[in-house]
Amino acid sequence: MGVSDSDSVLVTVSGPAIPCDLDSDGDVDLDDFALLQSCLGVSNVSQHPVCWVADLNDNGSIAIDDVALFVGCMTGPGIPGDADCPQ
Ligand SMILES: [Ca+2]
Ligand SMILES: [Ca+2]
Repeated sequence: MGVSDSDSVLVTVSGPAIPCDLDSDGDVDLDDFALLQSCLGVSNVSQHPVCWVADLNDNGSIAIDDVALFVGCMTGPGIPGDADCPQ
């Protein structure tokens, strides 16, 4: 008589709490922009392990439209981003 144990782990993956805070450190600064810039031109971001967070308008690719949204949400190093910033 054996006892079978089954462990399960629930992993929740969510986007950044602050819109445009791509590195999830609370601010929206040039570190975040660097990630966005490095992803410019990437399409099919849902398959991309890093760049999916940079698709700010959620259209599946990283382009100038995402940069425009980012600029509108930018604060600065150590300055908390605006959680209500439009995306
Ligand atoms: Ca940040
Ligand atoms: Ca986009």
